[in-house]
Amino acid sequence: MKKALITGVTGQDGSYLAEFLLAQGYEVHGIKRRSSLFNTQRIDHIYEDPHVNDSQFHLHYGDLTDSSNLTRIISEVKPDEIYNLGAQSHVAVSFESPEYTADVDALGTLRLLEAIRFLGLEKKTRFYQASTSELYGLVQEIPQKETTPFYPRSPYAVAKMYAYWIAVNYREAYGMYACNGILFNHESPRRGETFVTRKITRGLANIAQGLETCLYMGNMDALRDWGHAKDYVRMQWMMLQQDTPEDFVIATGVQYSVRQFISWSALNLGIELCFEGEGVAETGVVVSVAGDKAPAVKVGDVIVRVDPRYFRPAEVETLLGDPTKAKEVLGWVPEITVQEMCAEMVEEDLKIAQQHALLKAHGHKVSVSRENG
Ligand code: NDP
Ligand code: GDR
Repeated sequence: MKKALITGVTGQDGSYLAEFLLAQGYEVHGIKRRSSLFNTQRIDHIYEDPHVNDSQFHLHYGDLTDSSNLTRIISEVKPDEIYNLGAQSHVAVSFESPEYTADVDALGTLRLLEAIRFLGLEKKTRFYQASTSELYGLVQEIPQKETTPFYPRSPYAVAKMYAYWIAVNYREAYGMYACNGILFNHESPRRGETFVTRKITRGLANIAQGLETCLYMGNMDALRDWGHAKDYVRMQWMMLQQDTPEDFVIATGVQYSVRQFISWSALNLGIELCFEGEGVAETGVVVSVAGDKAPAVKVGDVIVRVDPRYFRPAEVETLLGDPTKAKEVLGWVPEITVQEMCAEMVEEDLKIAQQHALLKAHGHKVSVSRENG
């Protein structure tokens, strides 16, 4: 039985990857951070009480800033594969916490690679690095592929650029099987609430149910190449099953604007929106409402506004990936379209909003408004 170790197992990708590897018959180990509240909501359904069942899924406390902890876990588990998905992954937050972001995202990667080397596991343990389309930043070529030059535009992207090159360097210097998946944005109902797609689907579902009145957005002109996280974690595993380690772009090859994603999300709730005005004065106004998913919304309501607080000091305006290499070498094609994914996310967020609305109707205090990122 193969053993895999996942950093960031409590995150969106970590949870889908853990499910996927368990289904492939792996023994899966995940590193989770200690937190004052439970942070295992995304993996609770695959966790089995070791007192009751002989589980193949094991959790270890750890942190990418803690070398001795990482070395100890790797020496105990001796994994065949390590998936380094752990990161301070929010681009806007990286401008607020640049040093921490570099520590976790850049040096965290080095710590894992050094632990593999220190423990003499270079020939046993294969290493996947969660690289990102943010490396392309101010894009130098359209669409972006494996050979497109990088131009990072945030402390997050700069930290990930170090991680990218240190993985390449350990591959070349020590013959390690290390590879980078340069993944474009991928989303799901498990996406963190402060990334743009989930902020939109959650916010509009709350508005539809009368829990909030307006969605405040940043740059709605931004263009992204969005795929589904389930399709993308399959690819992470495939990259580690090749004869030789290589880096791959994973993307759909289609891009849409943030505004378009808002329109689709609203339509999935039966709401037709019209965008009026320009720049920070732009608003999204309700033109029609159909069906019974949005009882709290009526024609003429302004449910989308711009808040400059959500603009970034340096923006990545456009990203569009070329996944030809992944298709040709690995036979990978994404199975879920962005429109299907949007519908799924809205459906899941609507269920949560409906539960909250019911609680509110019965006099319970429901807190839905948090700092939105
Ligand atoms: P999430 O933000 O959902 O998950 C990040 C994970 O990292 C969480 O489990 C988090 O733990 C953990 N983490 C954060 N800081 C530390 C730390 N100091 N030590 C250990 N673990 C830590 O990200 P995604 O699942 O969306 O992304 C996975 C990886 O892929 C990330 O590295 C991200 O940068 C990268 N990526 C993501 C893309 C996307 O579109 N989703 C695209 C390209 C790359 P906790 O739950 O406790 O916060
Ligand atoms: P991104 O994702 O920065 O691409 O990083 P995010 O969803 O946060 O932003 C995408 C685009 O939408 C614009 N935007 C807003 N973003 C947020 N979060 N909130 C808003 O209100 C808002 N309004 C407009 C952003 O400016 C941006 O242009 C994600 C993360 O998962 C990274 O870890 C990963 O590496 C990249 O995707 C690929």
